[in-house]
Amino acid sequence: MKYNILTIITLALFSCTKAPEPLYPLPTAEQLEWQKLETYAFIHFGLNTFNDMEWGYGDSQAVTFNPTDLDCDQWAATLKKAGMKGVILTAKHHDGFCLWPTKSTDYNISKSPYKNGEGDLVKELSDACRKYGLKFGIYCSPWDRNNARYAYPEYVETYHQQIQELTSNYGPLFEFWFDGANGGNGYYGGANETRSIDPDNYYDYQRAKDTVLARNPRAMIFGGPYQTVRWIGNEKGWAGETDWCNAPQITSETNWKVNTYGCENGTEWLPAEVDVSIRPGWFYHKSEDSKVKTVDELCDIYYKSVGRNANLLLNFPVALNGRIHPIDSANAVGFYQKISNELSCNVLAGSKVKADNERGSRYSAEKTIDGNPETYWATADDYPYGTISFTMEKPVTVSRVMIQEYVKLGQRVKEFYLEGERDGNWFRIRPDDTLTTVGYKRIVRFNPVELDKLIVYFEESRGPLCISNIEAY
Ligand code: FUL
Repeated sequence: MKYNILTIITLALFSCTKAPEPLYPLPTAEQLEWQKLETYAFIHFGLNTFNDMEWGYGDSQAVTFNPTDLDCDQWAATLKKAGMKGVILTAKHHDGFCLWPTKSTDYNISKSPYKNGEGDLVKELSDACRKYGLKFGIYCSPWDRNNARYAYPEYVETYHQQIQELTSNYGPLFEFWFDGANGGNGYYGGANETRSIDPDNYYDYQRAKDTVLARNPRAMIFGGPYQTVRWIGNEKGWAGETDWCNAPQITSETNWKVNTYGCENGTEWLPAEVDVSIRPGWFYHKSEDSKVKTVDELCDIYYKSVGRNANLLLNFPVALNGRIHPIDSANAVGFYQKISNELSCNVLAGSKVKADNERGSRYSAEKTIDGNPETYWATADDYPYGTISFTMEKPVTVSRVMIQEYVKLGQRVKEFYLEGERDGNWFRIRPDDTLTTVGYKRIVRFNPVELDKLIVYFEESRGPLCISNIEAY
């Protein structure tokens, strides 16, 4: 009898400290690793650079590709200083010109004066990335305005050969980009006509994905119907204020709103990527030297992407000489310094934390400030909301709050708001954004306020809260 009561008590204790049930969809370990990168660079460079174009028609001469001072170490060193964690290179853009000596087409770097035809930019950049501790990824445009057999079955084999070469010889890759621009007019080996294809089916994306993953099992797939990360739906540098990682399977028919906001009831985990160029164009144009995004504009983009649960893919159009332009470099480095400064002093570390509900000591409110991303504050099963407060020893001025959910168990928060208190006087904090989802990371910006207590009200959640980290600066 005694034993039975003990068993019952133990079972009761165990059940109330049991972790919350996962709420699907869930991220894979690889997706989580990718989300932690947060900021990485794009490089657009190729024949377009030398012909002052954005979308080459496919007939620019290979001999015009002639950077005289190209230095991939300069790119990598600059990007590292700008806080980038990796680089994705346009190994082939829509014009079809390949930046590596591919066997699939003559329209490639070996036919250019660069290094007397001995250059391989994919190799040079992947080597530089390794040297500077940056991850490396590849963009290889499915649309090819040069290839005579584009829109016919033969080109699909050529494209797969290119994917095979790129994924075999330059890895490990952290991301592979299948761009969404597909078909239209082009040179097409001299045909000079318009060709259209069915983007979801023509390229055999399942095989393409299998090829990428065979040698690069941790790589994310961007674009196509089997993507593992999703496009945000604009190229302006912002994610939705509501941003679910949950989404349906995305195809070329998907409405832009699904890309921008994700959806609460989506069955796939598809975290968003915000791609934007530091200049108006993706490729370098001298006329845009005065239009490089400023430090403040870049910071704004950061808060509207990384601060809204998305990764930021910031493009650098390498200049004609083969280097990142000094203005781009200065602004990007300045941006990283400013953001690092703004988020450097977490005033919640060492504060007194209290929540209105805790699932048990393993899931106590303190877990939000213990600096361990693997621990989290969780509420009881019948408590899909909750309030948490942080009391400081003395008043502090803050203008940013960062919140992270323990997304291994699924994205949950649907609505929250912030309050401050100063000497017992309570006030509502009025941020720039409406506060709905949180996800892997949410950073809330507001005008500086002085407070000795910060309160976060999670009003609605898909299930018990699982909050791993809260910081304020
Ligand atoms: C788009 C392309 O058409 C642009 O040229 C650029 O490469 C951008 C990243 O993706 O779809």
